[in-house]
Amino acid sequence: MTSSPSSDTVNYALVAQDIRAILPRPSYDNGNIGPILIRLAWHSAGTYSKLDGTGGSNGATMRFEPESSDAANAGLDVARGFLEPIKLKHPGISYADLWTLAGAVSVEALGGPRIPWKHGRTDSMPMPEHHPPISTSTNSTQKCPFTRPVPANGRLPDAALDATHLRVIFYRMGFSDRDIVALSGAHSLGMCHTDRSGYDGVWTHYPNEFSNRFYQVLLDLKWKKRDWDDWTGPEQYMEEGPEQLMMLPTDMALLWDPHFKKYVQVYARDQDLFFADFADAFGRLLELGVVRDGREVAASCPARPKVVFV
Ligand code: ZEM
Repeated sequence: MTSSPSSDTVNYALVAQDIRAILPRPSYDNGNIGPILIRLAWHSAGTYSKLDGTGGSNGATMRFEPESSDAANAGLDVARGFLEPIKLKHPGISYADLWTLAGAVSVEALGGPRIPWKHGRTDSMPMPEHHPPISTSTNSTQKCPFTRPVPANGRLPDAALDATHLRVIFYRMGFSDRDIVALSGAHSLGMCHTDRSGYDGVWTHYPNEFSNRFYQVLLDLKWKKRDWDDWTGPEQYMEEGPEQLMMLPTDMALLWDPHFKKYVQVYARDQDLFFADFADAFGRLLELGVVRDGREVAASCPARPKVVFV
């Protein structure tokens, strides 16, 4: 079987360039889609569990139920839609690679560190009706795109909760306290949307600039619970006074927990260290559960298009 070169070979540097080119979008939010692409990459990977190896960015399972309608993923259909023209132009790239690459490219394009990223993720397919039963044992090499078990929803963090919850969620992925605080610095970017998460507002005055400002405002400003006057919104925190930056309860937990706070203080002072730690932790996040089995899958399962690595 032959197929066109465009679907067989992927020039990842060109994909990265094409992603960079679509980031500015004046009509969207604060004029840049990078923040929501970073959230897509993070949510695609953050389902991973080191306990059974399930979840993670491999498979791009957010395209399907139940993940596509996980409340935590509300709004990420918009992010996936933004990337669709890139997928059409570079059909050989897997969605799993495209989403994670878009997150990595966006961090750097918005002024952050270079994120280590490797291609080779494969997309899993919804299970066909007559597919033979599959083994979900953790030590079996997964050779068929239908075989990746899809975990139930509820693996992503709940912003309404506390430091204990953050540890349960991020330790399950294999992260440390230091990693949790470093990764949370992504909240220097983007905003909350009432029609997505129910929360409202921005964390910093520069939501398109990757920086350590999240830690600085968390430490330096005075925070009070938002008094929702027009409607009953979720518990969130607002800057006291006329300026109106916001924090989620889980962001405040980084301030209230002494072990987390130690790192908040370090990163607020030292942007270079934050950049280095973020790049390391985000790079590891994007690798969680990734099995680079493209060739084996192509050999064993005719449904999967062949991917040639360049
Ligand atoms: Zn977020 N995040 N996040 N986050 N996040 C939101 C937005 C963004 C949590 C969370 O509940 C929320 C990480 C960690 C955690 C980004 C990146 C990363 C929103 C707002 C919520 C509610 C969604 C909306 O309404 O559109 C919680 C509880 C976290 C636990 C620590 C990590 C880790 C991230 C990347 C490394 C980004 C970039 C956004 C902004 C998205 C946008 O649309 O502007």
